[in-house]
Amino acid sequence: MRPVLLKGGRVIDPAQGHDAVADLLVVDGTIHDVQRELAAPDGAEVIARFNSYSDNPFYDNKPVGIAYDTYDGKRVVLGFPLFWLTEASAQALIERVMEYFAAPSVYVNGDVNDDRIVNLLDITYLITYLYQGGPAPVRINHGDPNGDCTINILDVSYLISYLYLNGSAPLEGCVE
Ligand SMILES: [Ca+2]
Ligand SMILES: [Ca+2]
Repeated sequence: MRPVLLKGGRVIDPAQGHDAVADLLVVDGTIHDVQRELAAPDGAEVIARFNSYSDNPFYDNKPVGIAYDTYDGKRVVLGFPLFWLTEASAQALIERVMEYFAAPSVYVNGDVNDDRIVNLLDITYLITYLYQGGPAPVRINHGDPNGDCTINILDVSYLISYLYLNGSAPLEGCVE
């Protein structure tokens, strides 16, 4: 599971008497660190939360949107029409959006059988697909770990090399 860095959220911890804007790093599902500013570890998902800073006190420090770095490196920025929302409903909306984006963020390149890990089963799945009429890769681009936009024996050897010979990590693929 990739580390998740939540940037600029309001972190409230009554036990520690903490109530301030801070970054929060989650590793393996538990809170690893809370600091005013934290750098993102390699491979981390970064979820940035915007607060508004306008001359209108109504907008001050209220969440107006989120920026989200997806698994495939795209940044999604969403803004909300704040004056239509209470802070509570804006927070609820942000939670829903983060839930939505968390789902595709766990895709793993080279995960041919779509079980979220890359191992021997992906190699056998690919061989079965190519030579024994087996089902296509669940996400077709995951059958193209060498990223040359076709699925063939070179992808099988690429995965073998990655798993057993210290070869390069699977790429995103570009079959479609
Ligand atoms: Ca797999
Ligand atoms: Ca390929």
